[in-house]
Amino acid sequence: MSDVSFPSRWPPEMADVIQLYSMATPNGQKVSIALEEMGLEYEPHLVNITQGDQRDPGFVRISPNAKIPAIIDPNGPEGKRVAMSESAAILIYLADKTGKLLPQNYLSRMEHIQWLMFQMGHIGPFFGQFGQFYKFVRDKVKDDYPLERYTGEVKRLLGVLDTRLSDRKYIVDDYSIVDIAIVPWVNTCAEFYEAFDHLDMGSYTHVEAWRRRINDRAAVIRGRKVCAIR
Ligand SMILES: N[C@@H](CCC(=O)N[C@@H](CS)C(=O)NCC(=O)O)C(=O)O
Repeated sequence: MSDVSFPSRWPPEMADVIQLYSMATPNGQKVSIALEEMGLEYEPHLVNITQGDQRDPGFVRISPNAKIPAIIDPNGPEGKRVAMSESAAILIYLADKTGKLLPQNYLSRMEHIQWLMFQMGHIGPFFGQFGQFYKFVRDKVKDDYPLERYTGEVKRLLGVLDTRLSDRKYIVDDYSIVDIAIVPWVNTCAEFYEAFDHLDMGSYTHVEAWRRRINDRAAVIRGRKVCAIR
């Protein structure tokens, strides 16, 4: 987190609202869905990662690892302008700012953070690598091992979610930033990667019911379209 200037490539039109630098990828959608759910005013800027926009020096100042999403909140704590990257950190920041979608009770909050870490440490990296080998480089890689490895791991993780959702409507208690963090990755497997059958996603019945429940929310429908290029 730092106190910075707006990247000159994306000048704000409404400098007093949250600036969102993103693209409608799974990590990008997490933040736009949260902004919509929380009813925060924001100005979206497309950082097109297919064209290398993420390496713009002004963007790297607010996202040192050169990845979307990032935000600048002109009205941060102590009246400071705050820049932030890493989607889960942004979700926690926005939840704390608004008091929405993350309980204040310490133990419940830590349970939510545990599942957020599960998303960041397992779902995001493994689903993303699965997409590489299933959708993008399948013709170039002669060895079966990478696709088998990532297919197996994604199915295992879907199984973890399915077990978790077998006796509850949402990943922790009520709908929260944890659901917002995970659902775009599950959607991506079914839709963008077109791997519904390959992963036998229909067999994860609890995950599918949860995914439909969340995708039907008006804020989720709006948030998924923010900074889309296709
Ligand atoms: N841990 C980061 C990951 C962000 C990430 O991987 N973003 C991807 C898009 S989903 C990106 O910017 N890729 C551009 C690149 O790798 O050059 C987060 O959760 O925000």
